[in-house]
Amino acid sequence: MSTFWGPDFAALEREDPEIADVLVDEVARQRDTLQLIASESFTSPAVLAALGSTLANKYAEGYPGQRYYGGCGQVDRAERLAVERALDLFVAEHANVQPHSGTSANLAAYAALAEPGDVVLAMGLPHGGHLTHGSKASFSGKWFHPIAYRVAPETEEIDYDEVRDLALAHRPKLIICGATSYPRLIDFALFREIADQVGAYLMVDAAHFIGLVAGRALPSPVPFADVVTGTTHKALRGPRGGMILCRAELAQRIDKAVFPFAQGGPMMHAVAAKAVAFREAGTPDFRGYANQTVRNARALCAGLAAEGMRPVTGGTDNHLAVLDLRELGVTGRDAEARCARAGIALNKNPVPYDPERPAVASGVRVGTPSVTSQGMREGEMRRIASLIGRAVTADPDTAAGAAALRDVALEVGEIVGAFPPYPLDAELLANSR
Ligand code: DSN
Repeated sequence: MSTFWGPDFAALEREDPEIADVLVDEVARQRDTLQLIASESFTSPAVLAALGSTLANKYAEGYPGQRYYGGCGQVDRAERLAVERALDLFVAEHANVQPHSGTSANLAAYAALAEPGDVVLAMGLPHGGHLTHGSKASFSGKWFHPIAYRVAPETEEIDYDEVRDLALAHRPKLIICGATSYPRLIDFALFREIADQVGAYLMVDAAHFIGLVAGRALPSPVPFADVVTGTTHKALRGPRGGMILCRAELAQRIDKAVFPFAQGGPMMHAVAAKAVAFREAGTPDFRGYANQTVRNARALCAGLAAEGMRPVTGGTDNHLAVLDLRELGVTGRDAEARCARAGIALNKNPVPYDPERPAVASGVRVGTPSVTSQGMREGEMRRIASLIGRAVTADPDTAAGAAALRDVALEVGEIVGAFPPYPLDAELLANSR
């Protein structure tokens, strides 16, 4: 009889108590504090089981049925399931589920669609784009010729007129849309029209919102893009990793760009976990979560506005909001640190045309996938907004501020205590110490 041999926490404690301690402490951190990082959510126990499996041992360079190693029968089944499920979920023509991360997926997409030196038009990092959209600190800005479009100063929404003007002036090989801190819907049809006008490929980096597309809470970019890249670990709630969807005629180019161009052996435990996540994302429960995530983001954003934080673009259509703190006289860096002391994890974030350097920033970014996975709804969002308001304005260098942060931390404990992300057996947890 075959049995599953999976994570054995007692063995880890015996062999390596220091790392066992890290794992226990991280469970506690995730359970006992509020997770508002927009790019995080909670994976299911089934995803974690696949990640902690012996598939991690297997080398499988190549693709199902065409590997460079023997013994790939089982991992082939896992990858075929992951691909079939991704195709069904996103109604796509081709899927590659091997990228190790969103950055790896983007590297492969560039390699498939452009040559070094080609012009690439993408959203600038200070306006909500990603490092791989042309930053000089990444391959994308060093090996390609990036042209950045921005948001309009008045609306803080993508300036589509500027996108078209830049496309006509620079004739890019590749146009990219998709962002890491943009709270509005993106007009994929308009981007398609601009790309067609100048004969460019259109790539949508859907890393942040692909989970919401899977849950039918946001429109899909798949019908409009030549290539869609994404991550499986954000709102999608799968393992850390990347993925690529594309039109059938680009399939071979994408596959060759992932392996052997950009990567070696795929992480088959992660590929299996992606298959699990795609299956979960097709359920009515997941759709409920995805739609509630958006409703929660709106409620949280409105609550924060009532606390004196100005929402960039005036609100949100997706899972995140960016808040400008200048009217409160607090920097993003200080707000992040104060919230951390109060048990609230969020991140500082530049606002459009920010006079501060990125390490300081004038704003913060919040997201609702994690708290929604925990079962929280609009009422909790309003309470959390008020706690953030108290934390951000509490100066920890004064006795009153330090006391206020302690009070907020106690209330955070009450909220998260009622919505445990991983309802582990308390005794089991205590015994594992
Ligand atoms: N690091 C991710 C984020 O937080 O948005 C993007 O890659």
